[in-house]
Amino acid sequence: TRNGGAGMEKALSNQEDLGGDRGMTDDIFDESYCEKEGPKPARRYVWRNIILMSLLHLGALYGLWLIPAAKPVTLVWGFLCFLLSALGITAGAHRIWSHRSYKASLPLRIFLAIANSMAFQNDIYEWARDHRVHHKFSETDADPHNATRGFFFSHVGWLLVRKHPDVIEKGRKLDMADLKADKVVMFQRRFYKLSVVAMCFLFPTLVPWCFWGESLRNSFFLPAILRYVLVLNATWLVNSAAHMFGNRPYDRNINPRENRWVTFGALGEGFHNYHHTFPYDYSTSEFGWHYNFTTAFIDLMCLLGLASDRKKVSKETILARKIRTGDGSHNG
Ligand code: ST9
Ligand code: ZN
Ligand code: ZN
Repeated sequence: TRNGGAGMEKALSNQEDLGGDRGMTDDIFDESYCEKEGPKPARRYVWRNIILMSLLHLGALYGLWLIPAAKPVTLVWGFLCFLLSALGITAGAHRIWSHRSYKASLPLRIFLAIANSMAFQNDIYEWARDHRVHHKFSETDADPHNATRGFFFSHVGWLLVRKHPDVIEKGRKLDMADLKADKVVMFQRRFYKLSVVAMCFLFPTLVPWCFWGESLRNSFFLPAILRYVLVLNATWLVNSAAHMFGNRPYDRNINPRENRWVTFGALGEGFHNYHHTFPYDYSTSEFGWHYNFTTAFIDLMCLLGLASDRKKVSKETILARKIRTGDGSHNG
């Protein structure tokens, strides 16, 4: 790997199995990091974000109020937009670009990058960098949404204040060569703002307005604003709720947990104790399609020849790990 022998050896002894060579190991927990001693840096609010995030959520509440007045086909469209933008995060930014847990062909990567702009959660490069430090330095100062700072901070608070300096310091040392070499990722980063305006706001609004004469107000507040806020909160619940509530069948020594409610809303991303234990597994779970739309999508893409090389942890390795470090619940 690019990390050299030492990194590889460490990863293997910590995680038992890398599931093949992914060309990166910077999502593996680093036990050698220690938080700096002394007082923590002061919290610095970013008022622009606080105001915009509040307005956005008020807009979503207004969207909820408008639901009874909307045409049913607009609600179906809003749901489709939810699925599409969520896949841009789960199958795209998360399972390919943060963890390299499977390979996607150029057309699939283009599709997922467009879907990712629809989700407007920072560009793929920034998302994956924050996510790799989240795994590598989980629940420390260098974790952007450190869950030991509470539910609110790990849910949305971290987007409303300046980052802890260790996030940036450690993030700068990550190996991001694979993403820098991915033209789709770099192109999306270059045209990010434009792509967000087009895909997160204009496209979801214009389709119902042009094609079935939905009012402009319903078209904007339902498939654009409400859908955006629902995808955001479903994603954030993985960082907040799934780091606090649920069982730990694979590793009782870490905070991330198996949370069925989060899994349901996040298309399969709430098996979070499993995911932090085996971050390179393309399914983020040992149970295949069970509650896992994203895995079904990736399997379909493989069937169509658009994806390949899915990394999977063997049943024996999972069982051995459960017996060695699990909490004994064994019921996922
Ligand atoms: C959003 C993201 O919502 C959500 C991510 C969730 C992740 C979930 C993961 C869970 C698992 C997967 C499950 C998926 C489930 C999906 C379900 C779907 C249904 N390393 O950022 P700045 C550098 S976004 C290295 O300004 P501040 C940076 O490059 C929502 N370097 O920091 C820059 O350098 P330079 C919409 C880093 O000033 C400098 O530091 N977006 C790193 O502290 C300053 O960067 C928003 O709301 C790093 N990790 O500000 C915007 N980080 O100067 C949010 C930074 O050289 N962002 N750097 O260019 C912001 O406004 C700001 O980032 C801030 C911090 C205020 C939060
Ligand atoms: Zn996590
Ligand atoms: Zn992850």
